[in-house]
Amino acid sequence: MGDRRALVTGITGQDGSYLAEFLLERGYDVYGLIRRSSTVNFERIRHIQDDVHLLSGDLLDQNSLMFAIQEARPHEVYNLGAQSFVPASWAQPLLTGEITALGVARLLEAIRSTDAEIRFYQASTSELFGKVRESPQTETTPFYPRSPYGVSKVYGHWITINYRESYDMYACAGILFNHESPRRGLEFVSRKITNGVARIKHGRDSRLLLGNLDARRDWGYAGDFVRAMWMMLQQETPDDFVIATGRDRTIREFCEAAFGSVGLDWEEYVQVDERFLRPAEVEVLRGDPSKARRVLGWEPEVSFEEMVAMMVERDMELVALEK
Ligand code: NAP
Ligand code: G4F
Repeated sequence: MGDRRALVTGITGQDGSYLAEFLLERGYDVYGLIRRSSTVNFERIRHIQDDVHLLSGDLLDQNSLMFAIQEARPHEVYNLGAQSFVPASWAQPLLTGEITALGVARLLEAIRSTDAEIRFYQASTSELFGKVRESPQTETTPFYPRSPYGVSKVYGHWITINYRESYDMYACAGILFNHESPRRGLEFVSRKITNGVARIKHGRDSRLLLGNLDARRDWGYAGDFVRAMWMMLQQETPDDFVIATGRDRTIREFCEAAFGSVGLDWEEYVQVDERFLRPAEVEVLRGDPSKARRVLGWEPEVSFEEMVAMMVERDMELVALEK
Protein backbone atom coordinates (compact mmCIF):
# COMPACT_ATOMS: atom_id res chain seq x y z
CA MET A 1 0.00 0.00 0.00
CA GLY A 2 1.33 3.41 -0.96
CA ASP A 3 0.95 6.51 1.23
CA ARG A 4 -0.80 8.43 -1.52
CA ARG A 5 -4.03 7.43 -3.21
CA ALA A 6 -5.23 8.74 -6.57
CA LEU A 7 -8.52 8.26 -8.40
CA VAL A 8 -8.38 8.51 -12.19
CA THR A 9 -11.52 8.84 -14.31
CA GLY A 10 -10.93 7.79 -17.93
CA ILE A 11 -8.31 5.22 -16.87
CA THR A 12 -9.11 3.07 -19.93
CA GLY A 13 -8.26 5.99 -22.25
CA GLN A 14 -4.91 7.01 -23.71
CA ASP A 15 -3.96 9.49 -20.98
CA GLY A 16 -5.52 7.50 -18.14
CA SER A 17 -3.35 4.50 -18.93
CA TYR A 18 -0.11 6.53 -19.03
CA LEU A 19 -1.05 8.47 -15.90
CA ALA A 20 -1.87 5.25 -14.00
CA GLU A 21 1.56 3.83 -14.93
CA PHE A 22 3.25 7.07 -13.89
CA LEU A 23 1.47 7.13 -10.50
CA LEU A 24 2.17 3.44 -9.81
CA GLU A 25 5.88 4.09 -10.44
CA ARG A 26 5.71 6.79 -7.77
CA GLY A 27 4.19 4.39 -5.25
CA TYR A 28 0.58 5.60 -5.41
CA ASP A 29 -2.39 3.37 -4.78
CA VAL A 30 -4.23 3.92 -8.03
CA TYR A 31 -8.03 3.70 -8.35
CA GLY A 32 -9.67 3.87 -11.75
CA LEU A 33 -13.29 4.57 -12.61
CA ILE A 34 -14.64 2.11 -15.16
CA ARG A 35 -18.02 2.41 -16.86
CA ARG A 36 -20.00 -0.67 -17.64
CA SER A 37 -19.83 -1.97 -21.20
CA SER A 38 -20.87 -5.25 -22.82
CA THR A 39 -17.34 -5.87 -24.07
CA VAL A 40 -14.17 -5.43 -22.06
CA ASN A 41 -12.11 -2.42 -23.17
CA PHE A 42 -9.03 -2.80 -20.95
CA GLU A 43 -6.58 -2.93 -23.88
CA ARG A 44 -4.53 0.00 -22.64
CA ILE A 45 -4.42 -1.08 -18.98
CA ARG A 46 -4.22 -4.85 -19.32
CA HIS A 47 -0.55 -4.84 -18.27
CA ILE A 48 -1.34 -2.98 -15.01
CA GLN A 49 -4.82 -4.35 -14.38
CA ASP A 50 -3.75 -6.30 -11.30
CA ASP A 51 -1.89 -3.31 -9.86
CA VAL A 52 -4.81 -0.87 -9.86
CA HIS A 53 -8.21 -0.89 -8.13
CA LEU A 54 -11.04 -0.63 -10.63
CA LEU A 55 -14.29 0.93 -9.43
CA SER A 56 -17.54 0.86 -11.32
CA GLY A 57 -18.93 4.31 -12.10
CA ASP A 58 -19.94 6.83 -14.69
CA LEU A 59 -19.64 10.60 -15.01
CA LEU A 60 -23.37 10.57 -15.79
CA ASP A 61 -24.23 9.02 -12.41
CA GLN A 62 -23.79 11.22 -9.33
CA ASN A 63 -24.11 8.41 -6.78
CA SER A 64 -21.49 6.28 -8.48
CA LEU A 65 -19.02 9.18 -8.20
CA MET A 66 -19.83 9.61 -4.49
CA PHE A 67 -19.27 5.90 -3.89
CA ALA A 68 -16.00 5.94 -5.82
CA ILE A 69 -14.66 8.86 -3.75
CA GLN A 70 -15.80 7.21 -0.50
CA GLU A 71 -14.23 3.89 -1.51
CA ALA A 72 -10.89 5.23 -2.79
CA ARG A 73 -10.51 8.06 -0.23
CA PRO A 74 -8.08 9.67 -2.68
CA HIS A 75 -5.64 12.48 -2.02
CA GLU A 76 -5.77 13.37 -5.70
CA VAL A 77 -8.50 13.03 -8.35
CA TYR A 78 -7.64 13.29 -12.04
CA ASN A 79 -10.72 13.86 -14.21
CA LEU A 80 -9.67 12.51 -17.61
CA GLY A 81 -13.03 10.92 -18.49
CA ALA A 82 -14.81 12.62 -21.39
CA GLN A 83 -16.50 12.16 -24.74
CA SER A 84 -13.26 13.38 -26.29
CA PHE A 85 -13.69 12.94 -30.07
CA VAL A 86 -14.57 16.32 -31.61
CA PRO A 87 -16.65 15.08 -34.62
CA ALA A 88 -18.77 12.86 -32.34
CA SER A 89 -19.74 15.97 -30.41
CA TRP A 90 -21.77 17.25 -33.38
CA ALA A 91 -23.52 13.89 -33.66
CA GLN A 92 -24.21 13.75 -29.90
CA PRO A 93 -24.04 17.29 -28.53
CA LEU A 94 -26.29 16.65 -25.52
CA LEU A 95 -24.49 13.50 -24.42
CA THR A 96 -21.17 15.29 -24.87
CA GLY A 97 -22.43 18.10 -22.65
CA GLU A 98 -23.70 15.68 -20.00
CA ILE A 99 -20.35 13.86 -19.79
CA THR A 100 -17.75 16.45 -20.72
CA ALA A 101 -19.37 19.52 -19.11
CA LEU A 102 -21.78 18.46 -16.35
CA GLY A 103 -19.68 15.39 -15.50
CA VAL A 104 -17.06 17.78 -14.12
CA ALA A 105 -19.60 19.47 -11.84
CA ARG A 106 -20.88 16.07 -10.65
CA LEU A 107 -17.36 15.00 -9.72
CA LEU A 108 -16.55 18.31 -8.01
CA GLU A 109 -19.78 18.04 -6.00
CA ALA A 110 -18.91 14.47 -4.99
CA ILE A 111 -15.50 15.69 -3.79
CA ARG A 112 -16.86 18.76 -2.01
CA SER A 113 -19.44 16.79 -0.08
CA THR A 114 -17.00 14.00 0.86
CA ASP A 115 -13.61 15.60 1.49
CA ALA A 116 -12.92 19.12 0.20
CA GLU A 117 -9.18 18.66 0.88
CA ILE A 118 -8.86 16.35 -2.14
CA ARG A 119 -6.74 17.83 -4.92
CA PHE A 120 -8.49 17.92 -8.30
CA TYR A 121 -7.13 17.97 -11.84
CA GLN A 122 -9.41 18.83 -14.78
CA ALA A 123 -8.42 17.83 -18.32
CA SER A 124 -8.92 21.14 -20.12
CA THR A 125 -7.89 21.46 -23.73
CA SER A 126 -6.52 23.72 -26.47
CA GLU A 127 -9.97 23.29 -28.09
CA LEU A 128 -11.03 26.07 -25.65
CA PHE A 129 -9.13 28.51 -27.93
CA GLY A 130 -10.78 27.24 -31.14
CA LYS A 131 -10.86 30.18 -33.53
CA VAL A 132 -7.76 31.59 -31.94
CA ARG A 133 -7.66 35.21 -30.79
CA GLU A 134 -3.85 35.34 -30.60
CA SER A 135 -0.86 33.09 -31.27
CA PRO A 136 0.71 31.37 -29.51
CA GLN A 137 -2.04 30.72 -26.95
CA THR A 138 -1.33 31.29 -23.25
CA GLU A 139 -3.28 30.92 -19.99
CA THR A 140 -4.80 34.38 -20.62
CA THR A 141 -5.82 33.98 -24.29
CA PRO A 142 -9.64 34.40 -24.62
CA PHE A 143 -11.65 31.28 -25.47
CA TYR A 144 -13.61 30.77 -28.73
CA PRO A 145 -14.62 27.09 -28.91
CA ARG A 146 -15.72 25.71 -32.29
CA SER A 147 -17.54 22.47 -31.45
CA PRO A 148 -20.01 21.14 -28.88
CA TYR A 149 -16.96 19.37 -27.39
CA GLY A 150 -15.05 22.65 -27.09
CA VAL A 151 -18.09 24.40 -25.61
CA SER A 152 -18.50 21.60 -23.05
CA LYS A 153 -14.84 21.85 -22.10
CA VAL A 154 -15.24 25.61 -21.53
CA TYR A 155 -17.86 24.78 -18.89
CA GLY A 156 -15.58 22.13 -17.34
CA HIS A 157 -12.75 24.63 -17.22
CA TRP A 158 -14.72 27.42 -15.57
CA ILE A 159 -16.57 25.21 -13.09
CA THR A 160 -13.17 23.94 -11.92
CA ILE A 161 -11.94 27.50 -11.39
CA ASN A 162 -15.26 28.44 -9.82
CA TYR A 163 -15.04 25.64 -7.22
CA ARG A 164 -11.49 26.72 -6.42
CA GLU A 165 -12.65 30.30 -5.88
CA SER A 166 -16.01 29.51 -4.22
CA TYR A 167 -14.90 26.75 -1.82
CA ASP A 168 -11.14 27.24 -1.63
CA MET A 169 -10.65 23.79 -3.13
CA TYR A 170 -7.31 22.73 -4.61
CA ALA A 171 -8.56 22.45 -8.20
CA CYS A 172 -6.38 22.90 -11.29
CA ALA A 173 -7.12 22.91 -15.01
CA GLY A 174 -4.38 21.80 -17.37
CA ILE A 175 -4.92 23.30 -20.83
CA LEU A 176 -3.28 20.53 -22.80
CA PHE A 177 -2.56 20.76 -26.51
CA ASN A 178 -2.85 17.65 -28.70
CA HIS A 179 -0.78 14.74 -27.44
CA GLU A 180 -0.44 11.41 -29.13
CA SER A 181 1.08 7.96 -28.66
CA PRO A 182 0.79 4.38 -29.89
CA ARG A 183 -2.24 4.17 -27.53
CA ARG A 184 -4.14 7.00 -29.26
CA GLY A 185 -7.63 6.03 -30.47
CA LEU A 186 -7.73 5.01 -34.14
CA GLU A 187 -10.22 7.77 -35.00
CA PHE A 188 -7.84 10.67 -34.21
CA VAL A 189 -5.82 11.93 -37.16
CA SER A 190 -2.35 11.01 -35.85
CA ARG A 191 -3.15 7.36 -35.21
CA LYS A 192 -5.36 7.15 -38.30
CA ILE A 193 -2.30 8.17 -40.30
CA THR A 194 0.23 5.88 -38.56
CA ASN A 195 -2.18 2.93 -38.75
CA GLY A 196 -2.84 3.77 -42.42
CA VAL A 197 0.90 3.86 -43.12
CA ALA A 198 1.32 0.41 -41.55
CA ARG A 199 -1.63 -1.02 -43.47
CA ILE A 200 -0.31 0.36 -46.76
CA LYS A 201 3.25 -0.81 -46.07
CA HIS A 202 1.96 -4.33 -45.29
CA GLY A 203 -0.13 -4.33 -48.48
CA ARG A 204 -3.49 -4.35 -46.63
CA ASP A 205 -4.66 -0.98 -48.01
CA SER A 206 -3.80 1.12 -51.03
CA ARG A 207 -4.93 4.59 -49.90
CA LEU A 208 -5.73 6.72 -46.86
CA LEU A 209 -8.74 9.04 -46.80
CA LEU A 210 -8.40 12.20 -44.70
CA GLY A 211 -10.17 15.55 -44.23
CA ASN A 212 -8.57 18.99 -43.89
CA LEU A 213 -4.84 18.62 -44.59
CA ASP A 214 -4.11 22.30 -43.89
CA ALA A 215 -5.13 22.29 -40.20
CA ARG A 216 -2.20 22.89 -37.85
CA ARG A 217 -1.72 21.31 -34.45
CA ASP A 218 0.89 21.55 -31.70
CA TRP A 219 1.50 17.82 -31.18
CA GLY A 220 3.32 16.41 -28.16
CA TYR A 221 3.82 12.97 -26.63
CA ALA A 222 1.18 11.72 -24.15
CA GLY A 223 3.77 10.26 -21.75
CA ASP A 224 5.30 13.73 -21.31
CA PHE A 225 1.91 15.39 -20.87
CA VAL A 226 0.61 13.17 -18.04
CA ARG A 227 3.74 14.07 -16.05
CA ALA A 228 2.61 17.70 -16.23
CA MET A 229 -0.80 16.77 -14.77
CA TRP A 230 0.86 15.30 -11.69
CA MET A 231 3.28 18.24 -11.37
CA MET A 232 0.32 20.64 -11.25
CA LEU A 233 -1.13 18.88 -8.22
CA GLN A 234 2.20 18.99 -6.32
CA GLN A 235 2.38 22.81 -6.15
CA GLU A 236 1.73 24.81 -3.01
CA THR A 237 -1.18 26.68 -4.57
CA PRO A 238 -3.55 25.49 -7.30
CA ASP A 239 -3.25 27.14 -10.70
CA ASP A 240 -3.94 26.56 -14.40
CA PHE A 241 -1.27 25.83 -17.01
CA VAL A 242 -0.88 25.56 -20.77
CA ILE A 243 0.98 22.36 -21.69
CA ALA A 244 2.30 22.35 -25.25
CA THR A 245 5.50 21.98 -27.26
CA GLY A 246 5.35 25.49 -28.77
CA ARG A 247 5.63 24.22 -32.35
CA ASP A 248 2.77 23.59 -34.79
CA ARG A 249 2.70 21.48 -37.95
CA THR A 250 0.11 20.74 -40.63
CA ILE A 251 -1.63 17.39 -41.18
CA ARG A 252 0.42 17.23 -44.42
CA GLU A 253 3.64 17.46 -42.39
CA PHE A 254 2.41 14.68 -40.10
CA CYS A 255 1.74 12.55 -43.19
CA GLU A 256 5.15 13.36 -44.62
CA ALA A 257 6.91 12.30 -41.39
CA ALA A 258 4.83 9.12 -40.93
CA PHE A 259 4.97 7.83 -44.51
CA GLY A 260 8.59 8.98 -44.79
CA SER A 261 9.62 6.91 -41.74
CA VAL A 262 8.97 3.72 -43.77
CA GLY A 263 10.28 5.11 -47.06
CA LEU A 264 6.89 5.97 -48.66
CA ASP A 265 5.79 9.19 -50.40
CA TRP A 266 2.53 10.25 -48.70
CA GLU A 267 1.26 12.09 -51.77
CA GLU A 268 0.89 8.79 -53.61
CA TYR A 269 -1.54 7.41 -51.00
CA VAL A 270 -3.44 10.21 -49.22
CA GLN A 271 -6.73 11.44 -50.69
CA VAL A 272 -9.08 14.09 -49.33
CA ASP A 273 -12.59 12.86 -48.56
CA GLU A 274 -15.17 15.53 -47.71
CA ARG A 275 -16.83 13.24 -45.17
CA PHE A 276 -13.95 14.02 -42.81
CA LEU A 277 -14.33 17.80 -42.99
CA ARG A 278 -15.94 19.47 -39.94
CA PRO A 279 -18.89 21.91 -39.77
CA ALA A 280 -16.60 24.39 -38.00
CA GLU A 281 -12.86 23.82 -37.99
CA VAL A 282 -10.10 24.77 -35.59
CA GLU A 283 -7.53 25.79 -38.18
CA VAL A 284 -4.46 26.34 -36.06
CA LEU A 285 -3.33 25.74 -32.49
CA ARG A 286 0.05 26.58 -31.00
CA GLY A 287 0.64 26.81 -27.27
CA ASP A 288 3.12 28.79 -25.22
CA PRO A 289 4.29 26.54 -22.37
CA SER A 290 6.52 29.22 -20.72
CA LYS A 291 4.53 29.30 -17.48
CA ALA A 292 4.71 25.50 -17.09
CA ARG A 293 8.44 25.61 -17.75
CA ARG A 294 9.01 28.42 -15.26
CA VAL A 295 6.72 27.32 -12.41
CA LEU A 296 6.55 23.52 -12.76
CA GLY A 297 9.94 22.94 -14.38
CA TRP A 298 8.11 20.91 -17.06
CA GLU A 299 9.77 20.17 -20.40
CA PRO A 300 8.70 17.70 -23.08
CA GLU A 301 11.27 14.93 -23.55
CA VAL A 302 10.08 13.08 -26.67
CA SER A 303 10.40 14.98 -29.98
CA PHE A 304 7.76 15.05 -32.70
CA GLU A 305 9.91 12.87 -34.98
CA GLU A 306 10.53 10.31 -32.20
CA MET A 307 6.83 10.16 -31.40
CA VAL A 308 5.76 9.65 -35.02
CA ALA A 309 8.43 6.94 -35.49
CA MET A 310 7.30 5.22 -32.27
CA MET A 311 3.67 5.22 -33.44
CA VAL A 312 4.45 3.91 -36.92
CA GLU A 313 6.73 1.20 -35.49
CA ARG A 314 4.03 -0.01 -33.09
CA ASP A 315 1.36 0.03 -35.81
CA MET A 316 3.68 -1.95 -38.11
CA GLU A 317 3.87 -4.63 -35.38
CA LEU A 318 0.13 -4.61 -34.71
CA VAL A 319 -0.86 -4.83 -38.38
CA ALA A 320 1.63 -7.67 -38.88
CA LEU A 321 -0.15 -9.58 -36.09
CA GLU A 322 -3.61 -9.07 -37.66
CA LYS A 323 -4.90 -12.16 -39.41
P1 NAP B 1 -9.75 9.04 -24.58
O1 NAP B 1 -8.65 8.12 -25.00
O2 NAP B 1 -10.89 9.28 -25.49
O3 NAP B 1 -10.31 8.50 -23.18
C1 NAP B 1 -11.50 9.00 -22.64
C2 NAP B 1 -11.83 8.23 -21.38
O4 NAP B 1 -13.04 8.76 -20.84
C3 NAP B 1 -12.05 6.72 -21.59
O5 NAP B 1 -11.47 6.02 -20.53
C4 NAP B 1 -13.56 6.61 -21.53
O6 NAP B 1 -14.03 5.34 -21.11
C5 NAP B 1 -13.87 7.66 -20.47
N1 NAP B 1 -15.28 8.04 -20.47
C6 NAP B 1 -16.05 8.41 -21.53
N2 NAP B 1 -17.31 8.65 -21.13
C7 NAP B 1 -17.34 8.42 -19.79
C8 NAP B 1 -18.36 8.47 -18.82
N3 NAP B 1 -19.63 8.79 -19.12
N4 NAP B 1 -18.04 8.19 -17.54
C9 NAP B 1 -16.78 7.84 -17.20
N5 NAP B 1 -15.78 7.76 -18.09
C10 NAP B 1 -16.04 8.05 -19.37
O7 NAP B 1 -9.15 10.49 -24.22
P2 NAP B 1 -7.63 10.92 -23.92
O8 NAP B 1 -6.97 11.29 -25.19
O9 NAP B 1 -7.01 9.95 -22.99
O10 NAP B 1 -7.89 12.30 -23.15
C11 NAP B 1 -8.07 12.33 -21.74
C12 NAP B 1 -8.77 13.63 -21.34
O11 NAP B 1 -8.00 14.74 -21.78
C13 NAP B 1 -10.15 13.82 -21.99
O12 NAP B 1 -10.93 14.54 -21.05
C14 NAP B 1 -9.86 14.70 -23.20
O13 NAP B 1 -11.01 15.43 -23.55
C15 NAP B 1 -8.75 15.57 -22.64
N6 NAP B 1 -7.78 16.10 -23.60
C16 NAP B 1 -7.13 15.26 -24.46
C17 NAP B 1 -6.15 15.76 -25.29
C18 NAP B 1 -5.38 14.87 -26.24
O14 NAP B 1 -4.74 15.40 -27.16
N7 NAP B 1 -5.38 13.56 -26.04
C19 NAP B 1 -5.81 17.13 -25.23
C20 NAP B 1 -6.48 17.94 -24.33
C21 NAP B 1 -7.44 17.41 -23.49
P3 NAP B 1 -14.33 4.15 -22.15
O15 NAP B 1 -12.99 3.47 -22.37
O16 NAP B 1 -15.31 3.33 -21.39
O17 NAP B 1 -14.86 4.77 -23.40
O1 G4F C 1 -6.81 14.28 -34.32
P1 G4F C 1 -8.02 15.11 -34.28
O2 G4F C 1 -9.34 14.41 -34.41
O3 G4F C 1 -7.93 15.95 -32.94
P2 G4F C 1 -8.61 17.33 -32.46
O4 G4F C 1 -9.88 17.60 -33.14
O5 G4F C 1 -7.55 18.38 -32.53
O6 G4F C 1 -8.94 16.98 -30.94
C1 G4F C 1 -8.02 16.29 -30.10
O7 G4F C 1 -7.17 17.21 -29.48
C2 G4F C 1 -7.84 18.13 -28.59
C3 G4F C 1 -6.76 19.07 -28.04
O8 G4F C 1 -6.64 20.17 -28.88
C4 G4F C 1 -8.53 17.34 -27.50
F1 G4F C 1 -9.14 18.19 -26.64
C5 G4F C 1 -9.55 16.40 -28.12
O9 G4F C 1 -10.14 15.61 -27.10
C6 G4F C 1 -8.82 15.47 -29.09
O10 G4F C 1 -7.95 14.65 -28.36
O11 G4F C 1 -7.99 16.21 -35.45
C7 G4F C 1 -6.87 17.06 -35.62
C8 G4F C 1 -7.01 17.84 -36.91
C9 G4F C 1 -8.37 18.53 -37.11
O12 G4F C 1 -8.15 19.83 -37.59
C10 G4F C 1 -9.07 17.70 -38.19
O13 G4F C 1 -9.95 18.43 -39.03
O14 G4F C 1 -6.89 16.91 -37.99
C11 G4F C 1 -7.86 17.21 -38.98
N1 G4F C 1 -8.13 16.01 -39.77
C12 G4F C 1 -7.91 15.91 -41.11
N2 G4F C 1 -8.31 14.70 -41.54
C13 G4F C 1 -8.68 14.88 -39.33
C14 G4F C 1 -8.80 14.04 -40.45
N3 G4F C 1 -9.08 14.47 -38.11
C15 G4F C 1 -9.58 13.23 -37.98
N4 G4F C 1 -9.94 12.79 -36.75
N5 G4F C 1 -9.74 12.39 -39.07
C16 G4F C 1 -9.37 12.75 -40.33
O15 G4F C 1 -9.50 12.00 -41.28
